[in-house]
Amino acid sequence: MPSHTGKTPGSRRGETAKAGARISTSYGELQGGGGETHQTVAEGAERLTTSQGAPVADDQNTLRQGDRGPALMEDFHFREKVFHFDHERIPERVVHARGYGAHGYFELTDSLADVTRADVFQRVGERTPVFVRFSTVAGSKGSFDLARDVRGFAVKLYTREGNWDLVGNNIPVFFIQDAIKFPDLIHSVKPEPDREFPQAQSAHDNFWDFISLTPESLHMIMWVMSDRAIPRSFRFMEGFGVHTFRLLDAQDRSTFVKFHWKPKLGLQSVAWNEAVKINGADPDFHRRDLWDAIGSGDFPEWELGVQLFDDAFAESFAFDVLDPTKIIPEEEIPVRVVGRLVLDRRVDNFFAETEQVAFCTQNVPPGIDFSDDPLLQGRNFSYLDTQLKRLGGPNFTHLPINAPKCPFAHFQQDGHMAMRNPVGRANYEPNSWGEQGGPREDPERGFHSFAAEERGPKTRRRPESFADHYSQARQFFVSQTPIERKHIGDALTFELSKVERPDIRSRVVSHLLHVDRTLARTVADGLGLDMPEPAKAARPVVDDLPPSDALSIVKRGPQRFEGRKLGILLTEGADAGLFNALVAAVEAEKAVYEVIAPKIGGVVLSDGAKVPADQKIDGGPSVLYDAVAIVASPAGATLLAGDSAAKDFATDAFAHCKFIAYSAEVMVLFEKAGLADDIDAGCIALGGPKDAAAFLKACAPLRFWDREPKVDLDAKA
Ligand code: HDE
Repeated sequence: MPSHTGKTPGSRRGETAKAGARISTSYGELQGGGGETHQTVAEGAERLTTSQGAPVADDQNTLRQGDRGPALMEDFHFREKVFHFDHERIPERVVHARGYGAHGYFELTDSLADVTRADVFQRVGERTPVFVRFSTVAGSKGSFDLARDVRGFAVKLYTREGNWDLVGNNIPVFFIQDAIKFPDLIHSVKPEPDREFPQAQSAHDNFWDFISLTPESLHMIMWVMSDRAIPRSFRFMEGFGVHTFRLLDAQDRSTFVKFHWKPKLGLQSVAWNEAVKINGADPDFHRRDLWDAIGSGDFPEWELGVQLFDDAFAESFAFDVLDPTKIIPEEEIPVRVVGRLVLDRRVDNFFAETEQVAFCTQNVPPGIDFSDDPLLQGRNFSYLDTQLKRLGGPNFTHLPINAPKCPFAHFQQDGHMAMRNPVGRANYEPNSWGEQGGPREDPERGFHSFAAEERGPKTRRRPESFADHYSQARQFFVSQTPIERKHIGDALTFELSKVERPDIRSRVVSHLLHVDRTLARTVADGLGLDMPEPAKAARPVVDDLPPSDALSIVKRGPQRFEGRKLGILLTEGADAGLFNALVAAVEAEKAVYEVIAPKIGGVVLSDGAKVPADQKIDGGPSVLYDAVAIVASPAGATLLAGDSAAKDFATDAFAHCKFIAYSAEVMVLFEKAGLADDIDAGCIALGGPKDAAAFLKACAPLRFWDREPKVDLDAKA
């Protein structure tokens, strides 16, 4: 029987063994006077203490005057324990509150020594430790993972010349052009202030009101309404530095750069209806995916790519390279791959690492510098400022997750929670204490800013070169495949259908007319709205920008099922040959699987082998899997046909355009589920074990999109 890889077996087994060993060697169990459980320490084992180190004799009862009398103030153990508990929380991030992190490394594969002195880009093959935190933007810390939202992609590289925080997103542009608008943007998308809902959703009046009055957001809106905003998991999405940065060489000569992270497994998203259901079935879908993948040794990987360009290109480019609502198409400046990012270690403690990590865009090592992008300039203030609030004092760099891993020395001292102060007598410079005087400047290797010449009047004016808000929005839209365009139309219609005020809906459509008339028509029809006049455009729309394949998820999709998850629904007596062949095919594709069965205890297959289940049918709906197989005995299939969770399993897989493999017996379920007449090329009958491998190969594109027009009212309209 092939090993059962669905649920990160290595790590799960390891964890259980560790916990079990500790309990059996360390504790004996006793009953207290009131029947409570005391677990007392065994010889040589770890002993419970207060935070002052005093051993604790009883952790079950407060100190009282008499058995049934009042509690005594003197009980320092109780007071310390509850005091600490009362202060366990720190403020959640004002944006990107919900996130998940992991450790890994960045390995340089192509030296950038020709354009930068940044140490991290010098030596091919060298590895730099990293910590990455992925996040959603709008939801609070306890919100669900599959909100329609931008994803944060923040990378802290602990380089030998200081930490470099590349705090990016999974979308290469942003909503606004000036940091002063960020509080307004975020206020508009967060829950409305009087009612504190909706949570983690942009589908409400305030957001679309702001957007409809902020035409510079239209390019970003196209991305956010595309399937990029509902990624299958962090492992299947791109990351972008968004802004133009500078690389500086040893002579401080500058090259402009844009940073890209490209997932090794290709891009993949879920369907919107699926996202809504995943949020109910497993609100932790994305964090669980990352945790499981790393635990099972299937380390997520991205390539780091750079787009390098000079002043001459910046001058000649049709848009301003400082405008964060614009991309530079890969067709104009190819992405040069220079390294890879591998996440190979889970956090030991979520709070200490993922919650307390403090990313600051201002953290750049020598050789990397900022451009004058007004959003980036504003961010450089905001991130340091927000960390003070969140982490409670200026010494957050003392936390292990934030401390550099290279030597560092300075004269900053004291403050809340100072864990290391400079040693010695000198805490200032210049000083005349000679060798004991502490660290000194290094004009040669130290950080140099690019000596940009700046001039002009002090103004609060948006440059003319930032004024074209629609042309690239259009370019993005026309670069999509038909199914992706449909999804953008569906998303806009859905979101605006949740907006109560018709004038806001209408104003959004008035902008869409500049992006694509058919899109505007589809959305207006979907909303039952009269077509408005086009919004006033500050610049004429350039409607012939060439489509770019790099902008489409489907065109950048995976080549195989690798890294994905098959859900195998089994019943008692299901064909063992088929099951074993499916498992072998999954393993051959380097994918994983889970078994779903009527009982969590599992099923006995036709050959008498017992297979434990990972999920009971109502706990393992098909939305949790990239593709599904249903293998049933005749009696099992009849049972499934009478079970609404099993019917949902099949109809959802079908509606979400998944590839479905099935044994012949399962037709009775399809009949009861109303699918029997709709069986299409995405539904693959398993006549015998040899069909399993072909099924897994057929799953390579992940979805059978041809089905969607047949199952969606919006497509038929
Ligand atoms: Fe952020 N952003 N942001 N942002 N951002 C924060 O910093 C801010 C922007 C991004 O996993 C905050 O530590 C301003 C663009 C990520 O810990 C805060 C502006 C991009 C994360 C902040 C922007 C981002 C943040 C909140 C407009 C993509 C999560 C908590 C000028 C390039 C980092 C914190 C993590 C977090 C401010 C716009 C990405 C308040 C003022 C553009 C991935 O400082």
